[in-house]
Amino acid sequence: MPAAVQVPFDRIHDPVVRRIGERVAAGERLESADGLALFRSGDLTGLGALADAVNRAKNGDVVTFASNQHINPTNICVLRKTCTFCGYARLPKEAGAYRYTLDQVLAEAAHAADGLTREFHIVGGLDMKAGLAYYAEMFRALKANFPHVHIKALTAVEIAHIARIEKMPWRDVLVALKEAGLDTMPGGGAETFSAAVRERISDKKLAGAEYIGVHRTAHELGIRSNCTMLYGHVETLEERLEHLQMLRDLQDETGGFLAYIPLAYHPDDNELGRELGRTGTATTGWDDLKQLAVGRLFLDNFQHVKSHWIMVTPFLSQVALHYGVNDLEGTVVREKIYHAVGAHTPQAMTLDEILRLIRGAGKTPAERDSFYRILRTEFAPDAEPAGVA
Ligand code: V47
Ligand code: SF4
Repeated sequence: MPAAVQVPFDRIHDPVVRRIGERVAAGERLESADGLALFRSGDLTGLGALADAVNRAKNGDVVTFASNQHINPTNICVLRKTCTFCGYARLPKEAGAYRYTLDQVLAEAAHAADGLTREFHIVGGLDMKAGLAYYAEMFRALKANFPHVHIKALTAVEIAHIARIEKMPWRDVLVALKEAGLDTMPGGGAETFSAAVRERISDKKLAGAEYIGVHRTAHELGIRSNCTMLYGHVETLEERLEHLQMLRDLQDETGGFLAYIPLAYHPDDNELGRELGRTGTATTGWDDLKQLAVGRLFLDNFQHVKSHWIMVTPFLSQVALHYGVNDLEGTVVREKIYHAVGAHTPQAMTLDEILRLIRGAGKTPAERDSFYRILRTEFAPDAEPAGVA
């Protein structure tokens, strides 16, 4: 039973946000109209105070992070021409296209031999030559070589792609991959669920309802997952709420989501950014904080809201710890997807840097495992960097 929410009414100036705060204090659920009103309010700090109060009732002042390592085994993708926001994918014969062999995956994974990396986060393109056998063999080999490392792999879009090329139902693909070592699934590929938005930015991608369907199937099989929303491109605020509503509904049904992670659209080095004339103008700090705080308040059935510092900078992520966020994307050895679209943030953070950010915000850092179980809260003063290249 979570603690009662202590709403700091003295820090909320907008009467609209106050009224919503009264509803939150009474344990009532927010409607889409409330979410819209919060997005439209100018009282950003009041919204943050409310989201922080809700987060504190659920997670106290603890902020978690995990020592993970990203591996992107292939950038070859059949949707290369239609996901216009993506700067990472390549066609098979295009310059820069790659698909790792098993040995290359194991070589990249070798950083985990330090014993500090606890999770592999594995995602890539929709590659016709990366089917069930490719991933099943990879997961088996990773588990054989690094039995202590959790495998969080393959977005719903990748699962549906494998199912299509293997002519198998989603469920059978998930069963086979779980048997090979898949532990949980990441939340990528959600973009914004609205059909109108998908038509404009990722025309051929798995529909929103299908993304939800793959996650539902995974949850039924005991594979927990994260979920995301790509925001700050062409979507309306109403479409953001529609997206959050679909995530909340599935969470009511299965309880299988571990965390919600909003992803700030990055406009450099991709077709959509050029089309919108947005090159060099990523989302604003104002919008990033609102997106996190409204997510925390609307998704009342989620325990964890994660800030992805690679996209919004470590500094904004630190501030976000007072806007409802209780988890930071961890130390990331090598990250290609965002750096292919011009992210200027560092590619990895050391343990000391993460501790400094969390403590600097007056919160208590805790290292967690992939299921959000706390592993340690005590750190040596000069703790070794965890999993940094
Ligand atoms: O699905 C692609 C997004 C996602 C751009 O589950 C872009 O723990 C911004 O899902 N600007 C992949 N975003 C990353 C992802 C993720 C990241 C961290 C943690 C977890 C987790 C999941 O990146 C893609 C897409 O939505 N993306 N291009 C871009 N230009
Ligand atoms: Fe392929 Fe994913 Fe990029 Fe779309 S976002 S082109 S599915 S790698």
